[in-house]
Amino acid sequence: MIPFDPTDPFRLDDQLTEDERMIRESAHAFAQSELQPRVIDAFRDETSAPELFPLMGQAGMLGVTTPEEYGGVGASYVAYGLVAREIERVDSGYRSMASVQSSLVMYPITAFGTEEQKQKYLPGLASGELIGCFGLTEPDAGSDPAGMKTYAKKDGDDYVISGSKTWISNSPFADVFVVWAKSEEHGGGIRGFVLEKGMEGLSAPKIEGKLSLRASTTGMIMMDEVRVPASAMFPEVQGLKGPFSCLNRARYGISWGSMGAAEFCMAAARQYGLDRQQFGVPLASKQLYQLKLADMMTEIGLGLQASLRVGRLMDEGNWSPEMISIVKRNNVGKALNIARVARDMHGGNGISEEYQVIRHMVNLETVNTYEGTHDVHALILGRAITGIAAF
Ligand code: TGC
Ligand code: FAD
Repeated sequence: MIPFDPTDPFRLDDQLTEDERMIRESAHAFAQSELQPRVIDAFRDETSAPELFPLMGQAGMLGVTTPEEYGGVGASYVAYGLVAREIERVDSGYRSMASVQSSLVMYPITAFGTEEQKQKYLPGLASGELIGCFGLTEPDAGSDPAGMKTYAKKDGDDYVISGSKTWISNSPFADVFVVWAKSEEHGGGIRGFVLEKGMEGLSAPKIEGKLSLRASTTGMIMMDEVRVPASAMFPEVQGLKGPFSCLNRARYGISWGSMGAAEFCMAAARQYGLDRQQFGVPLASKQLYQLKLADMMTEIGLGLQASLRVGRLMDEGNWSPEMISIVKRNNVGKALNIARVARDMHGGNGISEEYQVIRHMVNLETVNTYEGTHDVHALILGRAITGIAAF
């Protein structure tokens, strides 16, 4: 037998390679030294923070799985998950900024882009000198992206793109816009295009008034006859499997990230219960308090193990999207519940920014919705179980 560690109940650390442990440690150090000191003010003031991208780039937090020849880290999907966990331990919005850049912008350029597109964009995205965003969702097409209205018309050697995307992370300060549109030339099939800031007809207004994910900037992408050369299109991929392939990676990262947020909430509730005396004893001495902590530790331990398993399968190439739906849906749902319970365990102090649990709680409401809502992932799994699509 060995001593039990409640912060690592199934000895996840022992299951990592030396490289993965080093990446986890450096992500932890970066997140705690650079992100944690800013986050309370950033969330309260809804600050835009494009300057964080070069810091993340220097620290190796962007393009974790992107090959080194394009400026990435060239590490495993497990390492990518560990980075997401450390960043989201601080804030889901910061993890959003990084995971959009890595999974939704760098991944499609790496997987579907021409050599010219890779050379042009990947090194700058990896270093954080360029900021990327991903436009799939539209005002009338959220869970059902097949209903998108954005279209691309062939005109000579160019495409002319019109439409609008909404709820787009990073768009107000993005340099590089990965946008999905129906192409007239391809019979209405969905194609991916890389647009650049400053193109005529392209704008990205900020969405104001978010009460969740306030440390991450969200906006729209408005395209009014934006003319791009044919070389701006991803040549190899057509149909929804293009954007969905990116979502697989981001959803997987979220499964780890949400557990980081849950770990923060659990640690905060534990400490609060040890420090806070009521009825002449610490709250942590009460059975109800301990029951809640035991439930949290159990869900976090199980959730992390499941994400590690999916990550290993991704690294081996033996994975399927349904596995990712299980861990995205389960881990975010469990993290949201843990954050709500941790908020309650802090009593009145739980609603204060100082204790941070309510920030995680409201952030996780967004995480439960984006990248496929909790219920949409249930329907993906329901289809796999029954063979019947119930969307
Ligand atoms: P369906 O008929 O199931 O599939 C259409 C085509 O796509 C292929 N496919 C996939 N390919 C790769 N990976 C996956 N996970 C795939 N799922 C489906 C499929 O094989 C098919 O290919 P082909 O060649 O036969 O055409 O599509 P559907 O229209 O019925 O969609 C069903 C549904 C509900 C599952 C899907 O639309 C869905 O997942 N909806 C949720 C939308 C969503 O997740 N949006 C996310 C927007 S981005 C975002 O939120 C970023 S947040 C910022 C951050 O991450 O921090
Ligand atoms: P809807 O699809 O309208 O869903 C509303 C409700 O109906 C949900 O509860 C849903 O589960 C339910 N529902 C939908 N369909 C069904 C069904 N068939 N059966 C039963 N129930 C159903 N998108 C991007 O493209 N890029 C981004 O960078 C990005 N960043 C985001 C950042 C933030 C802060 C937020 C909030 C969203 C972001 N999104 C982004 C959009 C996000 O992916 C969508 O909000 C999400 O996919 C849900 O779409 P919707 O909001 O249109 O909700």
